[in-house]
This record gives sequence, structure tokens and C-alpha cells, in this order.
Amino acid sequence: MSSASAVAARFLLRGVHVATLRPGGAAYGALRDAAILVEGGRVAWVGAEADLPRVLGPVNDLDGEGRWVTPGLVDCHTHLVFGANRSLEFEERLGGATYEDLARRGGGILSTVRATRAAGEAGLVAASAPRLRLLARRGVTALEIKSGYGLDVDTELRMLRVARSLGMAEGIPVRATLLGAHTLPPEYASRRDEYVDLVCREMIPRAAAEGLADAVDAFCEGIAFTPAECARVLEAGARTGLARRLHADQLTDLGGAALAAHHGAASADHLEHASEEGARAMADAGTVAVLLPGAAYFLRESVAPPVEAFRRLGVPMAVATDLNPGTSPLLDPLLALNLACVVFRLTPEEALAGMTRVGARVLGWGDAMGTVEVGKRADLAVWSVDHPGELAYWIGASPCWRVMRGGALTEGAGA
Ligand code: DI6
Ligand code: FE
Repeated sequence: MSSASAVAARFLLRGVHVATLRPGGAAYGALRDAAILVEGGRVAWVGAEADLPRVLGPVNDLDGEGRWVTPGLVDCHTHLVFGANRSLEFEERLGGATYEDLARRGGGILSTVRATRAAGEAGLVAASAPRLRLLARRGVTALEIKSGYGLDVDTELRMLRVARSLGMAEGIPVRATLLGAHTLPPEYASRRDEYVDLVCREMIPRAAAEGLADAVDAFCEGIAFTPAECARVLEAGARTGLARRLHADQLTDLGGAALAAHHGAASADHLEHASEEGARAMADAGTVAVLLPGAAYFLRESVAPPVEAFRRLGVPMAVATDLNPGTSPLLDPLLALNLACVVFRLTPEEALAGMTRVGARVLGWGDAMGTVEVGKRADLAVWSVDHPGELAYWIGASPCWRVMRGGALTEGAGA
């Protein structure tokens, strides 16, 4: 990636239109012919350029030449750290095998577990850093990274350390989530309870005590963990003061949406098979729906999440890449927006809000990022488009021109 310039004390981005994503006003919270003043890494002023107050002293500035600025993208659900990839399994699925077939044969998640255990810490960093840099060049300024390909204490903690160190090395805020309950490791094949004990009594307390995790997650599914087992994981997370997330109702409806809501989870994720009751429980609890259209697309899922119910009941919807080697090898945040619209029927504005304002809320960073507002981090993406709806429209364009993270300007990926 091109080098980040030093954080100038004061920086003026002018000649732009700004999709602030502040709710309640114009579509996209749009401000036309605007400017943004950044001071000390934060937004100090945003408004119409004609109203710009006289700025005293030297100011570095950049003319956006009519481009659009959005908040930096917040990818609130990724499995970015993993060893190897699963392109051969992709071919098997195209030949007729289902994701569940592969999982039952010891492939699927477990094949990535073998590669991840073998990779070592340096190997995991080397495999994962390019993926993070690619997302960053494409406008992502904060993200979540899950463990879940170790399934033993050492490798799970190693994955979390790698997630933390990648964020530090690249200067990108990262939330790390312990997903020890991703699938049952073969060593515990006939000892399910003992594995759930290991997750709840050892992995979670250690990850919390060592400051390695911000949240816990579990995969609530027939090929993974039962609702009762996931409930134990969520309770253990709550006991240690970690946030809760849940992979819920992705392949079948096990009541995961309501389970997440009853445990005060920040989000329930996937939700293709979630019920109306599940959506209602989420609305009551303030649990966000994290939609992952890359996985639905890549698995050729024919059922979409109950988006209309989420809208009607006021469940906020986030959109994320779910970047992982098995079900969503998706390295393009804008393609996730496009899929959210085409496959799940979100509006482009809902999709963009889902990867900015709502994504930030899921990560507990709603006060710090996710909209362009005075006082928030100067995490901005500048796009070579004529309208913010184009961010969800083009397929495979690279319109990211510049990215600012915490006030430091970097190059984007393309135009
Ligand atoms: N659901 C998913 O889509 C990913 N994890 C999960 O619980 C898939 C992970 C993988 O197949 O490697
Ligand atoms: Fe996932």
C-alpha cells in the first residue's frame, strides 16, 4: 500500500460532495459543494464550502474536484485471518457437493483449521496482511476479525493476537472476536460438552484476561453448535464483560435470532432463515441484523433474510463482507453493497449505511465513526463517482480515490 502521510495538524478537504450518512435528513445525509476541516485526526468542521469559516494559519488542503466523500467503510464481520484457501472445495461444490456434505466429511471449516494450525503466527500474518491492505485500499477504515480456525486454546489466542497486530501494523482499528465455537474439532468428536467447557472455561476467560478479544461469537447451526450450547458461550462472554455476536439462522432456522436477542447480543449475523418472531425479538432487544450477502451468493442460497420485517420493525441492518475462505471469499466491500441490493433487495442507501453507520454501531464504535460529523474520527473515503448510489451500482469498479484514516491520507485502489 502507498505510504500514509503524517497526520497534519490541520487539513482541509474541499471541492467535494459529502454523503455524511447522518440519519433523518436528506438522502445519504448529503451535503453538496462541501468541505471538511480535519484537526488532530478528527472532523472539526463539515458544511457547504461557501460557509467555511476563515481558517487561520497554514493548512494542507486537497481539492476533491467534485468527487463524493463518505465515512470510511466499517466491515463489521470478517474471518480475515486464516491459512491456505478452499478453491478446490469450491470446485467440489460446483460438482454437486453441498457445504454441509463437505463439513460432515471433515472438510469445510476443518480443512481451514488444519491449515491455520500449521501456519504459525508469522505465516498467518503473511497470509492475512495482504487481505487487510486490499480492504483498506478499497475504503475500509475499521473492521472486525474473528478467530475460529484454531479450535484449540493456543491457536485461537494466536489468531486473536494476529488480528490485533495486523490492526496495529496497518493503523486500522480492529475489533477481535473469539469464535471458539465455530465447529467441533475432531479431537472432541464424542465429547461435545467437554469442548464447550473448554471454550467457556478456558478460551473465553483467557482471551478476556489477556485483552485479546472484544467479543465472543458462536455458529448456531446443525453442523456446528446447538442453541443450548451457544447460550452457554454467550453467557460466558457476558460474564467476562465481552460483547456478544451470533451466527444465526444461516442455513436453517434454529431460533438463533431470538437467542441472540435474549442474550443481549450486539448483533445476529446471516439470518437468511430467521423468522418474524426472531426479527421481533431483535427489535425489542436492539440487536442489529448483520447481513452477509457474499455468503448467500457463494452458497447459491435461495432464501433471503427477512429484510422487509427488519425494516417494518425497526431492526437496524448492517452489511459486511464475511470475508472467509469457505463461504465468502469476498475482498471487495463495494461488491458486498451491490450483492446486498441485488440479492437481498436493500436500497443502495441502506446498504451504504449498513457498512458505515450501522457497522460502526455493531462494533461499539457508533460514537467514534460511521458518519461524517464533527468530533468523530477523520475516517473518510473519497470516491470518483457522480452519485453515492453508484457505490452499490457498479460491479467490479474501483472508484476509491483517496482514503483518510484518523486524519492521515492514503491512496485508494483505483480511479
Ligand atoms: N458461517 C459462515 O458463512 C462462515 N462461518 C460461519 O459460521 C464460513 C466459514 C468457513 O466455511 O470457513
Ligand atoms: Fe461469518
